[in-house]
Amino acid sequence: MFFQKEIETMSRGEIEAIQLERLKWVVDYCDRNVEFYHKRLQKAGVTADKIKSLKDVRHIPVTTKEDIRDTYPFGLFAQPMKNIVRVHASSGTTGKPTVVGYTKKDLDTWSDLVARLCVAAGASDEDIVQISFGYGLFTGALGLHYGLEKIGATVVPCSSGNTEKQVMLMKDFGTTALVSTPSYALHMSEVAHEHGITNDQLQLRLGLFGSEGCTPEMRDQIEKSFGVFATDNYGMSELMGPGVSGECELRCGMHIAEDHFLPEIVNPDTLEAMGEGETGELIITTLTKEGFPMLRYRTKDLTTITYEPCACGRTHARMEKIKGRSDDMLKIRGVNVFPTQIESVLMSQPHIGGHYELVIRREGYRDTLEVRVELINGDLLEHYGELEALRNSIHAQLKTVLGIESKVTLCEPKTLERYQGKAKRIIDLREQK
Ligand code: DLL
Repeated sequence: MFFQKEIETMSRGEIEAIQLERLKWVVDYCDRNVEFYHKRLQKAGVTADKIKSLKDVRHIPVTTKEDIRDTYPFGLFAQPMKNIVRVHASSGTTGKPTVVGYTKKDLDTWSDLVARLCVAAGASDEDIVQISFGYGLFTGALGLHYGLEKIGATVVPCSSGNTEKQVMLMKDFGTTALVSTPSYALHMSEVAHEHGITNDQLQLRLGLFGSEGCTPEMRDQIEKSFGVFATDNYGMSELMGPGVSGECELRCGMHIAEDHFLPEIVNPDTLEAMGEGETGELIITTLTKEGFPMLRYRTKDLTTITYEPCACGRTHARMEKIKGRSDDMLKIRGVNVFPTQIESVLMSQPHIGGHYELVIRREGYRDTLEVRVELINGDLLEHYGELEALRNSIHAQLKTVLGIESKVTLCEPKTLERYQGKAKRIIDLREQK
């Protein structure tokens, strides 16, 4: 099934023609409406009339998360606030969040693109859909909400948390589809089973998951555990939110909405273009956004793109599941965590040395974070009261800064590994289960 069949099945030539026209438009639009882009484009000598083919996108300077932070809060908005009807912000906070804005037209496009991926995954107006992403500045919940309403599904806006009530409603309402992070879906299934609710008592058949990685093995677990068919959906707030790409029922890559986004894969170190099928960093230029257009945004997400049409009939390029990030931002229980946030807390403590490790595990179906840090002086290990006070203080500050629980381990001096080059702070054990 298709939501916008004509668009979703265009020939490659048609897609590229639309992309080229829109690329010229967005370069000119940014040049005229955003001081930041005007300066960058001028410096690079790029004007819309110099864009002759899609490859010319490479002459446009890249935009980074730091650029958005530097222009906080609204510096990259291309419309006056009276035309901005919604703002969202990223969950990652090294201080200020990245703030994005939408015009009415942007919101319409957004719902269309989310509707596309929901229909591609097999959702319809027959579905009762529970949205268990957190409602708020995060784009996940409201993004899926309006897309699902657009296809006529019955939306149950549960938000995240209060899991026992969620599973009760799921059973009582006869919910047929669930929208959440994959890890939360697993947690919900555990809670349901703990409360004696079996899959036979539920009508659940479809899981529209996203916002964090989900390996096929993890997907199998969720499917078995909750009796659903699960699809993976990718997006980010800077580009729109969910709706950038999503899997169809064949699940052989996430279809990128290429009429609205121009994707590139580059070497994250050199920014050189990489070939089809090669893994590199995803860079995206938004082709139609009015409120918050993005020229060559560095997503830092690593993936591979194929332009082969899919057996489902869709012709838009497909990206593989995200392999990781080219920087070291961690997503723990759906929350973006930057190692530098942790470092700032640790390094402002007394008795704490400069060596630390972050160990992330999957325990049951939940991600846990252990922060291991060396003491400067091993004698402290013999003063239990002082040691506990220090541990508790670090734990509390990390909770405030990160918004999640962590385990703090104070280690003897010189027990953590040393490195000759870059230190490897992150030990992510989640893949190993
Ligand atoms: O997570 C948008 C979204 C919401 C997508 C709901 C899908 C469903 P942010 O909070 O800005 O936006 O986080 C964006 O999350 O750069 C990826 O690193 C990661 N991410 C998002 N979707 C996936 C996915 C939303 N399907 C960041 N697989 C991105 C792996 C994902 N990582």
